[in-house]
Amino acid sequence: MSTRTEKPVLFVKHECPFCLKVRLYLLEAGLLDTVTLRESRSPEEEKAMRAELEPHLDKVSYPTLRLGDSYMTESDDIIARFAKESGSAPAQLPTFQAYVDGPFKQLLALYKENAELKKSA
Ligand SMILES: N[C@@H](CCC(=O)N[C@@H](CS)C(=O)NCC(=O)O)C(=O)O
Repeated sequence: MSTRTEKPVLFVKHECPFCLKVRLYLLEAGLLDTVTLRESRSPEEEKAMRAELEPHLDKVSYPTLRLGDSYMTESDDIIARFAKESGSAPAQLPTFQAYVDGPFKQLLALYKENAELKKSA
């Protein structure tokens, strides 16, 4: 009987800012090789990945982390899980923090503004 433990699988969409946040955390924390990265880089690959995830999730969302039979779909929860396990606090990682406080924050603000504009249009 095999005792090999499967690595967690991180499903990401190439252009997704939430996915980049998790990847940046893993990279800067030196944890990238503790996961198997599955990335969709085209609409066709995304369709296939979605079909793979759909049976396991109420709503497909990226990033998704598969841990054995369970799935996590919140980027902050995924980061917190790795931070707890490794002791590598996100607040101590300057590049990660620069992304979260800079481009990521701006993207979220633009996304919200866009949603409001669509609502009132
Ligand atoms: N709360 C989630 C939000 C993630 C999110 O909105 N991801 C987008 C991609 S950037 C998504 O999955 N959208 C739905 C879709 O692609 O079907 C998180 O922080 O992980």
